[in-house]
Amino acid sequence: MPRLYRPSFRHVQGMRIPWHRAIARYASLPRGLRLSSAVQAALAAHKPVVALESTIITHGMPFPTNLQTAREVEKIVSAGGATPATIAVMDGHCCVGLSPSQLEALAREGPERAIKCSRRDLSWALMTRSWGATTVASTLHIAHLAGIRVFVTGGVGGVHRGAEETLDISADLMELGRVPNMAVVCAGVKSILDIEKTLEVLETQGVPVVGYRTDTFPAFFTPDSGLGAPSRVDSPEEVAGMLVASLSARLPGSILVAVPNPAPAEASATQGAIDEALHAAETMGLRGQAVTPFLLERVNKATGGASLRANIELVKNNARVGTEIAVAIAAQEE
Ligand code: PSU
Ligand code: MN
Repeated sequence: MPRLYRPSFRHVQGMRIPWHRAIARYASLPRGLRLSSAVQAALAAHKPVVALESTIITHGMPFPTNLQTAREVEKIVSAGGATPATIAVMDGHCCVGLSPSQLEALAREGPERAIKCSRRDLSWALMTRSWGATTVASTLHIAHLAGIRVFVTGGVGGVHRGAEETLDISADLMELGRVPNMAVVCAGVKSILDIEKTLEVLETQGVPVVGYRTDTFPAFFTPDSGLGAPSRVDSPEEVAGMLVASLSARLPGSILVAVPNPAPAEASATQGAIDEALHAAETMGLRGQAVTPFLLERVNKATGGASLRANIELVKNNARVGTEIAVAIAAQEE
């Protein structure tokens, strides 16, 4: 793919943006927010913090793999010099940073106890003092309220196949267009979704989508969806520079950083499992928020754990990249 224009962000990287003031303007910490002491201390000292979602723990992976992965991801973030902030609703509070026992309880009890919480579900979960596993959409909302600027996940939600009939488009895409100045690190979009339509909606929502050291948009299990990444960056500093540029232009949305999976799953086996899962969902007439968890579980089972292993590896890799981005952003503040 020829690239005629390769922008330089050096001119904006040199700018000194008063991040903390910008954040204070958006977020006078609401009462429903509970920051762990580690997260609070890091944010107060303008040290790097990386937000992590919790639906991937409760509804995206089986126990105990989910707990092991969540712990390992937090360790990677800490080892890279940032503070991990796993976000979930616990007993009616938006928790930013979970204790080890909270993380274990959430992973162990999973969907039995925690409801899948997209932004639409948050107020109900808070009112009923429930446990809520936050999706990309609601994690983005809460992370931004806390003043965090980097969020690491595996795959974002997107436009479901057949959306022209069902209108099933994940709220993640709208939230990316709405929540300002976050970098969301993912491995692209799973082919359980319509990837082309997902990129179209992201464009409509004004979300910059950047391939991280790649010209192609990754498809989660595989590094190439067959579609081009709308833009490309090659370093954490460039992502930090984009956030500065976005803030200086008063752009309202976040940036989606798509990192190719370093340990791709066997493409044909995965695709077969995805097709089978989609067919099953169709036959069962599944609709709404149950669709994504159903497809994820089905694909995991059908590939005998191969897709799950690829999933774990890519989340860990995203955590490494996201931590580097958070460190680069913090360095700009100094
Ligand atoms: N895709 C994955 N793993 C996940 C999810 C999506 O590969 O765990 C979860 C994320 O929390 C994402 C949510 O935000 O599913 C999207 O759900 P829905 O399509 O219902 O918006
Ligand atoms: Mn949906």
